Amino acid sequence: MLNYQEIKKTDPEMYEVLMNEVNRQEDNLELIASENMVSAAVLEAAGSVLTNKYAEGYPYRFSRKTGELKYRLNGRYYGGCEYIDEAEKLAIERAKKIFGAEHANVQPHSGSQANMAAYFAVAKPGDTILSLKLSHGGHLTHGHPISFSGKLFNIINYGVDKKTEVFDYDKIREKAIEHKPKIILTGASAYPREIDFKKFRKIADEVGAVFIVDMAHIAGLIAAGLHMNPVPYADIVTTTTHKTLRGARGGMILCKENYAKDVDKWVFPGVQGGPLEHIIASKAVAFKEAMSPEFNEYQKQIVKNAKALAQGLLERGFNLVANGTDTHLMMINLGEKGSGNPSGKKMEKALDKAGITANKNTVPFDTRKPFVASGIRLGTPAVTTRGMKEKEMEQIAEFILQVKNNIENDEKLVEIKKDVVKLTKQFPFYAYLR
Ligand code: DSN
Repeated sequence: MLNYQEIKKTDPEMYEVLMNEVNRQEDNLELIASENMVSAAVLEAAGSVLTNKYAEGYPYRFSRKTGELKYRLNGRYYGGCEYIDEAEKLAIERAKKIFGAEHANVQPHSGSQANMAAYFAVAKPGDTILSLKLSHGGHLTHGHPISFSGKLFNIINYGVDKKTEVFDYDKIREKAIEHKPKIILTGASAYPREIDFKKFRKIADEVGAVFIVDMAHIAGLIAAGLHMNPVPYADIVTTTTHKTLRGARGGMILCKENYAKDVDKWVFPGVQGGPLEHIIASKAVAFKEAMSPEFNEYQKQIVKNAKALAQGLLERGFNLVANGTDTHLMMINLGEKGSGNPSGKKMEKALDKAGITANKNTVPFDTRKPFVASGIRLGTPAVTTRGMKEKEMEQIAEFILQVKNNIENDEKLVEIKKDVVKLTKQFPFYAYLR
C-alpha cells in the first residue's frame, strides 16, 4: 500500500505538502462538483512503473483493406510495449463496453486536449461551432475567447431560457438554422438539469452539423444509466475520467467508427506526444470499478444526495438555478450585484474558512464579473464516495446557511469548521495515507 514513506525519507518538504493535502481532503467537506476521491487501486495504478514507458502510437492498426481495427504488437514507435499495449487495450475495451461506443481513444491527457482533438478531427480553423455559453454553464474549451477554441473557431453561443434557466431547444434550433455550424456542441460544467441529446441530434441532422458532446461532468451517471447516454446520438463524445466517473485525472474520446482514424490522428500526433500509460492503466482500473453493481449504487446515491442537498437549501431560503437538480450538481444563485447579498467570491472564501470546499460560479445572466460571480456551485460526488447519505446532506445545507448568516464573523466560521470536522471524522477515506 502506498503511504509516502519513501518521499518522507528523500524529500521531507514534499512529504509535508502531501500530508497537508491528505489532511485537507480528509477533514474538509469536498463539494466541488467536478472533484472526487479515487480508490486505493486507482491510486496504485497511477503511481505505477508504467510511468517509465514511452509508447507513442497505438496498440492497434486499422486494416488497409477493410478499415477494421486490429490489436497488434509493434504498433508503436518504441520497443518494449508488450505490457503497455495490454494496459491500454483493457482501458479501451472497458470504456467501449461501459458506454456502448464503437471506438475509444483513452490517451487524452485532459478534457481540454480531448476537445481540441475532437474539433480538429471534423473541422478546420475558422469553421463555425455552436456551443453553450460559459456563463450559462458551458466550458472554456467550448469556445471562450481566451481558450484555443475561441481563438481558432468562429463561435456562436446558445444559452438557457431566462425564466426557466434550462435549454430552450426551439431557440437552439433557430440558431443552428441561422448559422449553419460545422459542429453543434453540448455538455456543461454548471448545468444542473438533464440534457436531451436526442433533440440535439435532430437539430444537427437538420442543418448537416457534426454533433459533439462533452459529457465530462455526468459520465459516471451515464455509465450507471441515470442520465441519457449521448453515445448513440453523438458523432463524437469527449469526457474527463476523474469527475463522477471517479478515475484518474485525464481525458477520453468515444466516437463512431467512421471518425476513429481522424480522432486518433488528432490525439497523436496532432495534439499530444507520448501517452501517460500509468494514467491509462489507472483509467482502466477505474473503468473496471465502474462496471460493478456497487458503482451503480454509488451513482444512485450521488443523485439522491444532490436532490436532498438541493431540497435542504431551498427549504432554507436559497435560490437554485433551474430550481434544483437532476444530476450531481446544483448552483446557488446568491442574488444580483447591489442586492445586499454576498458575491460568490465572498461566499467561497467564507465556506473555505468553515472547512467547506466549493467554487464561485457565474449564474445565467449574472450581473457580476466571472471572477466575482453571483453563484456557488455544489456537487455531491466526493461526499458520496465517503459514504455520506441524505441525513448528512441536511446537515451540510444547515452548515451552508450558517456560513452565509455569519459571513463576516470569522470566530463563528471557525466554530462551524469544528462541526464540519466532527462530521468528516465519521467518514474517513484516506486513513491509510495518514
Ligand atoms: N474545471 C472543471 C470543472 O470544475 O467543472 C471543468 O473542466
